[in-house]
Amino acid sequence: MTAPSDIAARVRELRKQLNDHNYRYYVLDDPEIPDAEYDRLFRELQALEEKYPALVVADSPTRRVGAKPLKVFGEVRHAVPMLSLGNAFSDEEVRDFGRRIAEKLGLSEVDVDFTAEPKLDGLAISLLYEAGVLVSAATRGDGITGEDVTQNIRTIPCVPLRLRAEAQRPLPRVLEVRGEVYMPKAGFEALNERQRAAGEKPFANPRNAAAGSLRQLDPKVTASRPLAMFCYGIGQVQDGRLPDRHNAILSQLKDWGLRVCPEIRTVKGIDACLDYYREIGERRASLAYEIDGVVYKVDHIDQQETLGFVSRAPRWAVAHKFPAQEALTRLLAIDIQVGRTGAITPVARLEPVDVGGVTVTNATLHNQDEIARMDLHVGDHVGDTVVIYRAGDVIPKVGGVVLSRRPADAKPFVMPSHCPVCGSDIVRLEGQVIARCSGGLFCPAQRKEAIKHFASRRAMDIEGLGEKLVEQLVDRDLVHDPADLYTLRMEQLAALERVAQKSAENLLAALEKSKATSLGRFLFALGIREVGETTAQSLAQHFCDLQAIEEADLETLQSVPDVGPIVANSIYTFFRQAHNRQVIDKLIAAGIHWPKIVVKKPATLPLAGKVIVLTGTLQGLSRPEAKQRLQALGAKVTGSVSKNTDWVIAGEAAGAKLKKAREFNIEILDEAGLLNLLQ
Ligand code: JCF
Repeated sequence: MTAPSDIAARVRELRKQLNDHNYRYYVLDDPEIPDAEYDRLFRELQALEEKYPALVVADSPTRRVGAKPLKVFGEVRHAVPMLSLGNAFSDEEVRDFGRRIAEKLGLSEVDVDFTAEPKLDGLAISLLYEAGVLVSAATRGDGITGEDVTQNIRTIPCVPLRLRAEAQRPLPRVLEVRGEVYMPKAGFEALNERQRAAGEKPFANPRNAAAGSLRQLDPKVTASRPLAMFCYGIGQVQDGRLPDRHNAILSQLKDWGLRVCPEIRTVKGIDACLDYYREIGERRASLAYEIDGVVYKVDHIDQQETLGFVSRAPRWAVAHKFPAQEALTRLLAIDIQVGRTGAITPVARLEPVDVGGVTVTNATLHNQDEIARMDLHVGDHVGDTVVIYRAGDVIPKVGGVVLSRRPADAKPFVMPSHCPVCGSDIVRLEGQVIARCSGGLFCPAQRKEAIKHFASRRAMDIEGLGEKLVEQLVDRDLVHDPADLYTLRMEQLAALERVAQKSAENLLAALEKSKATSLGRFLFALGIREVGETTAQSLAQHFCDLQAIEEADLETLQSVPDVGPIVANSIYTFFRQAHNRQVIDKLIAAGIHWPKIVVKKPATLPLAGKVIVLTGTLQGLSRPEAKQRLQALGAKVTGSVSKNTDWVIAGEAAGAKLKKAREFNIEILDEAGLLNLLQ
């Protein structure tokens, strides 16, 4: 059948788009559209080519596996092509896969064994071992030729540079192992925090982060990135034999020291595969790594050989994908939120969109740099089309802009120069990423947040004082600071909107009850910047008394576990503000009280009264750990050397403090000396 000209044009258009997206994905590590959108375009092209075979060309994106390797890395030709997997998006497609296989093997469907495994969202890598030694590592590239990333792969701690020879089965002379290099979720979040703090571009998702980290020209950069690898198969094998079941091959790889995903199971029949899919789907959020589906493989290698390959992928395996965790939607506006400490957070208001089963209407944009980096544009009605994604179960994020869909009237977003709530200047200190409203407690938004924090469960735990109520109390000027809460009267509460007599009574009772608290909770409730729950508890434990904290100097504050110069400075500054002291006095006058903290007498501890300074790098334990243990023995650990210092403990590469200790003639201990003290 000859194709109508509009179909031919559509096919050309799809190819051009797919090629562009391929290039962005594989070469630039900077995809513009979600995978699901790419899959949709790909399937449309596939369907058209199937219907009109005359339109097929040799270089159509459907005719190959991936994209050209990056030219800066050397090339590696794969001895056995590295193919990708066919996809299934529904139970029905998985059942079709199962039926085809059973038919071709002449078996009943329940008699086919499958290995089921999570499908990691990273990048496929081939490792080549000769005589047990890692000699080369390559990306998949276009499946035939990949990039040589040996030096970078060598920096990944879990990739063995030499296999463990095991007597049971000798190592083949040449063994090619394949697997997925990925970035664990926790490492990804930490890396993005670092990127943002350094004013650099965060990665859109763990897969891009893994790819970007592997494609570094400088292996030192790769080494600094939290990468890991799970092996899931083999390529070429020379002069050696492997077991005849996929599952047994993976066990063998594990014995040789290669990391294999512990979630892999062998199951009988397609129904059991689908059970596995649901089980893993439920646990997806709690896995330490990102997965985008599961993979089923026929377990018997001889059956795999019978089944063979179709153009792009093995017939004996399929990837059963989870519903997309990414989607496209349109940006309606960017609003500004003002936090408790005045931090300004821009928030994207979005046209509602389903992302992996959850409707998303808002997403944080973190800060100004983030908006500038993505170059977000807003319009009079709608702005940019954006990619929204959810990684695991975490909050939705904006991953980027689809430039080709930008409305003509859209303009770059400009951060306001004044707080939208109180009109004070918004200031951004040099070197800081976060802009802040300078209004302090004059700003109603900050006041509301401060009061919400004060009342929150882990602080004063005032039940029934919710968001809406705080809004009304502040807006009607009934409550200016947390202490005003305790002056509220029945008539005032009853006059508020949506407050019944009963809930007003309950609130007053909750306020009364909250007066009996602990020093740690009270300190936390004050909302001192940098003082979280743990620090508040440490301060309480250490000083036992509010007045001592109010009067402590910077050095004394720093002798508290976990309190460094920044936190100490924040505490010190807080208590030097007259209005903060006034609020505290009002709170105490209102009847807030806590039990006296009784501690074991420091004099009975072996290092009581001793002043110690730690400097340089310790080998056996971290500095905070050493500090904590010394303090547990009664010692005071400070940050600077003075005449009062009893010992300076100098680790490796100690500098100025060690010099000063020598000048003051203070006893210097090495790490062994420290361990001695601790005993
Ligand atoms: O985890 C994966 N992304 C993954 C990809 C797992 C597998 O077992 C694969 C794969 C790509 C190809 N197996 C093949 C054959």
